[in-house]
Amino acid sequence: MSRNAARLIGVGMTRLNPKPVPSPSRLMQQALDAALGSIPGVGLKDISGLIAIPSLAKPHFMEAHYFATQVGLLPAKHVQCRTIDTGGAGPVAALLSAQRMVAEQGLDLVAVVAGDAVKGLDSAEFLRRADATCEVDEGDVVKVENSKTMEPLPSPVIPNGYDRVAQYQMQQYGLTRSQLAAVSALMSIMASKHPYALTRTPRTVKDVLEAQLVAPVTSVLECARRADGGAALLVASTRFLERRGLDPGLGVVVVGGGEASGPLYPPSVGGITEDMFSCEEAAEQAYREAQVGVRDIDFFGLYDCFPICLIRAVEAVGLCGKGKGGLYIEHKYQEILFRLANDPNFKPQEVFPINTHGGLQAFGAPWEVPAMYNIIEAFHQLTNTAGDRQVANARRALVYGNGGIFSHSAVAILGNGR
Ligand code: MLC
Repeated sequence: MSRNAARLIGVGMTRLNPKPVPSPSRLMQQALDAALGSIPGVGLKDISGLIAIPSLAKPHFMEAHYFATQVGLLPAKHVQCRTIDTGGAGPVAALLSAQRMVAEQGLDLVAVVAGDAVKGLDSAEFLRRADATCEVDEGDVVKVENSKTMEPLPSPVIPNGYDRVAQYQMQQYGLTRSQLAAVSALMSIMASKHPYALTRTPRTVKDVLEAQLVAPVTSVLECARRADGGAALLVASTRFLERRGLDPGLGVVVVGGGEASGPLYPPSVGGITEDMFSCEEAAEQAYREAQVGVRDIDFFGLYDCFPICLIRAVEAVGLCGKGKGGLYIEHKYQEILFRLANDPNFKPQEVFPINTHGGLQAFGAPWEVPAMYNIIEAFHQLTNTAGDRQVANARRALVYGNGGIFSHSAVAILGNGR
């Protein structure tokens, strides 16, 4: 390991849906305090880089600079700030950016913060803002050869956008409605093991299928669960750890990563082609850079804002073949139900080391924060601090964040080596 390798040395998060509802910036601050508080002798004044993910509830121009100014990090000559806007992929993109700031630019300690309070918005206001993310200004439409125009998505626009992709996958690969619902049921089993998760009681495929529909093949229980919360990461150089007399093997190493993009919104179901998806490319880059393959990964933190996202993710990272994601999830769900029926103490992570916190559909989803939870859960798995959710001998983890409607993919591979 080179002397200036980047290590994720600390993580912090607030509880979900605290009352009274704090502002997104306060949630970011509380999470950053928690992360800094986890490492003796390290404080705000040690931070030389700050990356922020913008919020929906209270967006600011140059979010990172705004935050750094509020917490007193700026003015300072040595502090570099940047805001990363790649939607829900933001936290993983930010982790990769922090790694480069440390390994290539020589920064000592970079903090990543994200926080949002979308549950604190009333339903109409949330939907107005969420729907606007895909608004097309007619004056901006430039026809280029082979361009696909967007068939307008009804409200709620984001669930309907993912629903289109789910329908494509049903037509193209034989994905079934029950397999989609099994994702939500499976995530609820995983979430029920995490003390911070919003979903406390597992739900069944029947519960999911009988819940209110929000789009043709999507019920409310298959949506990213709107929530308020903040999370923070600290990425440090080994040089910094040595200078501070801290264990140079503290935390976990960022061993590789990849990113790729797709269009901001999908065309009509009939117009969708494999070209619009980017997780495959991001995962391939990450495996190449880390010089590992899917069999070397012990824990996966995969984005699952809607079932189709997780189904495509298990395919994209190589856990199953193309078009087999639905079957893969269905089998895992059936196996876990069977094992739990025979042994209530059975640990689902033994057969499904994925999203042990419950993911967006069941843990909770404060807009662009949730990939932070994938990273934080990976950190706990690799540092052997995941308690009841611990995956045995977890040495390497893959985390994936997805932004927009399959519009950006960021994948990072973490390891617990020195
Ligand atoms: C909602 N509920 C759930 C749930 N989702 N319960 C269990 N599991 C889930 N997954 C519950 C709520 O807690 C609430 O109950 C009730 O269902 C209604 O939800 P609501 O959100 O308060 O209602 P409403 O305002 O009517 O909106 C419903 C909705 C909205 C489905 C239109 O929740 C929605 O748009 N959700 C998707 C959010 C989204 O698109 N996130 C971004 C994903 S894309 P109670 O008891 O609390 O009242 C992404 C990429 C990116 O992640 O870049 O961002």
